[in-house]
Amino acid sequence: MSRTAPVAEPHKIKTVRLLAFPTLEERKKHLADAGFNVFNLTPGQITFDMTSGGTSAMSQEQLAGQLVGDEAYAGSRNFEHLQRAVADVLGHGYVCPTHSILGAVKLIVSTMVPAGSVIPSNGRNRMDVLTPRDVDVVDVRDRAEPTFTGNVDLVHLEEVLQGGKTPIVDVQAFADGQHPISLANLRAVRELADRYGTRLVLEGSRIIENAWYVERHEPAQGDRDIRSLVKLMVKTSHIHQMDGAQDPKANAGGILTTDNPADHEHFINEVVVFEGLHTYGGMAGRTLEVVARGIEEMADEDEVHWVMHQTERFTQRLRDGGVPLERGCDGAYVRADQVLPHAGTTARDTFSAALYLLCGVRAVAMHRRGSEGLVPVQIPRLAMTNEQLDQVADALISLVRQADRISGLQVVEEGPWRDQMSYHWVLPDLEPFAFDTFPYQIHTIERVGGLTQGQREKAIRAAGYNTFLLPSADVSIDLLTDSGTSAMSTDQWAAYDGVRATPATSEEYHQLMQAWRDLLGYQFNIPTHQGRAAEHILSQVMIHRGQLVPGNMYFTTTKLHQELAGGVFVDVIVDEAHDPTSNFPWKGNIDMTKLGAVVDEHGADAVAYISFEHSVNMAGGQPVSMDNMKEVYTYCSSVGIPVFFDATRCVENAYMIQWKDPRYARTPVRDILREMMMYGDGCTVSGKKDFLINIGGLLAFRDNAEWAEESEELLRIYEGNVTDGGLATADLAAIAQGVKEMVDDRYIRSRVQQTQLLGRMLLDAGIPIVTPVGTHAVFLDAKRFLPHVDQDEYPAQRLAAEIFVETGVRAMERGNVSKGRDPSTGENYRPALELVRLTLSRRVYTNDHMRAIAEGVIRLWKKRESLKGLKFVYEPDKLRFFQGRFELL
Ligand code: P71
Repeated sequence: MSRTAPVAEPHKIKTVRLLAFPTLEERKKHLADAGFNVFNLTPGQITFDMTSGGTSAMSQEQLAGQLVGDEAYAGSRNFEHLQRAVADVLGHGYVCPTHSILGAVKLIVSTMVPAGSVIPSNGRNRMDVLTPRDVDVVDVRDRAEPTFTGNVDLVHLEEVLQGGKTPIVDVQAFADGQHPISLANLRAVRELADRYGTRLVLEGSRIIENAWYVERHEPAQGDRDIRSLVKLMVKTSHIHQMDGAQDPKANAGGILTTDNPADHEHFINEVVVFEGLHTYGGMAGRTLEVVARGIEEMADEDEVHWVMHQTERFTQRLRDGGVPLERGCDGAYVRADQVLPHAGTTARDTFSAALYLLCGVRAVAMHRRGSEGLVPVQIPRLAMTNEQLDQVADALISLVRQADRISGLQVVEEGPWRDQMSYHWVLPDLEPFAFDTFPYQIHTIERVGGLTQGQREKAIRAAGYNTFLLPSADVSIDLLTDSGTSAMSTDQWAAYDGVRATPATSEEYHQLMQAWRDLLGYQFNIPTHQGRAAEHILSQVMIHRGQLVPGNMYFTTTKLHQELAGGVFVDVIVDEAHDPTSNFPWKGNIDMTKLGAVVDEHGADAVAYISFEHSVNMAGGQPVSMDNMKEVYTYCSSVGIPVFFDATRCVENAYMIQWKDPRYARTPVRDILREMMMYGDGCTVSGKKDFLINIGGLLAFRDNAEWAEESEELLRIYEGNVTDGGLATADLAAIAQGVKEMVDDRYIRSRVQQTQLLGRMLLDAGIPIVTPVGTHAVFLDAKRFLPHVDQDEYPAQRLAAEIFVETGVRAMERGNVSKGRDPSTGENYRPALELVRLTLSRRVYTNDHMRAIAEGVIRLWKKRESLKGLKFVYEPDKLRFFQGRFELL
């Protein structure tokens, strides 16, 4: 099936693994310690480890499978699952599991290949494991074939077969990672094998990649999908072997499959000698389960096309940059001998060492030392973004351009296998390459909705044109909110899983207290289950009935709790905040004149406290300047009014100060945050945003023990224990780790700059958005997008609905519908801001998703005149935006 290149991943990020960024000095030291053989480096010393074996990102279903391994010695449910998956996807009736691909090779050799045999093969790397067993491997690859370079030369094969002593023909799908075989050639090999009474053994660890190549390049096969091609290829073989750590995306495991009961019987009698019982074969139950799920998922058409698109794109960029290479199914195989001809026999390892020195990337040739000068730069499946791959490519290009500065490694110790090598080196003086990208790799993914436009039209009608009422399974890119939607890191999960749960006091509570004290500098820290719980308690403790609460624009839950405590919210944000076209950089600031006027008119005693929000949500994620915080605090302390931050998006605000205030350009975000918090008496936090967790909140006081004590009293009544705030112990652990990760400068920069990127793409296309672009979301200005729709026909609501239909992106209305009706007149408030919020979750989407979003909104912009408004068909009294339903006008 021919298709155009995908625009973005057909999935989102579920969990991330944090990357290490060793400095140049550290890299020098690590290299020397490793004997200049990068095989000896460990992932903690490496930024990107460019290898595809066992390094793929799994699906969340595979990850879940890890926990349902029944770990029985015999006849486990996981094995039964594997049998079903093999039958469904590969089409073979028998499966024998092995601990790895080497286990599978071992069983074939020991049951079928007597010493002295001759094995024709299209894969050179098969010699590593076959030749030492007193077997003669004959390379029968067809060197004349231009497209399917892994095809077998049939004339040569027949010559070898005529010599006898050939118990099997060994064929690798995508031989050596670089050479695909056509289905027609595979079928011809099978025919010859049958004619000569031998068996065709297919090594299908990269069968998906090979099937993609067949789909794309083999004339007669273009109408088939990956799934049917995989089955056809497997069914063409007598025996199929597969590495669980390649296409099935597990971290170990192997399988041997066949339709021949006699061969299977040989395998299962032999598997007990070398591997384990025939129903586990040296794999843990969980690995069986992950492999089974991986086989079921691996032929997913969209995923395969994404993976292959990444490979094509990566190798093209390298070629364009002048890097000599051979294109592989999983990356680029760099011709190190051509880059470093002066390095002679150590060219490959010299190239690897120099690449690591340059930028912290590992690309390593493994196994036996051979004559071919290729260094594989493989892409771990689904684990990297295109942006990261672009930067790795740029680092390689930069290395090639500096090749003349690099002298060859000098051998100190050697052996026939690459891991045995150790060297001396005079470190070359290279211009180092620095990464500027998301400081994490993708650990697991979650597939997203893939409805057609027609299906989405039906779905939004069924949801009453209200994006809150859409099932998330129908959504492709979910930009409803950044609240509780972050991808946790593997470190957070490790902390989460590692706790000893208790309803009393836990170690994690103490760790969290320490983390919060270090971060915010506040003495009293009270965990809550989320933000509104903290707002409730703060309002009850601090507000006397009738008191005023001045703040920099309201947030719904915050204002509600102030009102429930008898307070009256007064908006004292700068005027620029209400003007979507003003480019003032600190639109979150409090207007000192407005604040002064409130105090002068009512007196300081009439003011409960200042409600001071960082990175103001309703204004568009607009930051507060450090000077404004100082000024507000100086003034308020002088008149005795406490200042409380809504620090929900405090780290984003801190980054904006680093980015926009030249005095802080070199100050770490962590230190900026600490200073910000000094200009307040306490804070509430919805941890579901900047704290990188899915649930949790905080109420903190700088030093006032009395307020803290009163708050704890209410906490016990409404939320939970003082030592958990109603949160699970495990969630406390996840928060303690999350708040360490959130102040990483690389992370927060990549986070906010992603929002800026989306905003810039829309601005460049002339689309009306709130400027300057804020930190957590891009806000479309529906009044200017649909000027022909009256505000009482809900332009923002219609725009949000139409964005879903056009693109599968879910956004949120923030305008007339959200604001509601004035109870005294029954009329809509018709607020100044009629916006659609495109909110970015943290660590979940890539910059390619941003491009897909922008392209979709731009398409819609071009046909905006055809869009009309909406009318309510069901309108609840309170917070009508959640449940309201509409019809098209
Ligand atoms: C957002 C949310 C979540 C939300 C809340 C209400 C209606 C729709 C969506 C929540 C915030 C927030 C600020 C600045 C307090 C809360 C409440 N934001 N302060 O933006 O943005 O926190 O949800 O943890 O209770 O989608 P909570």
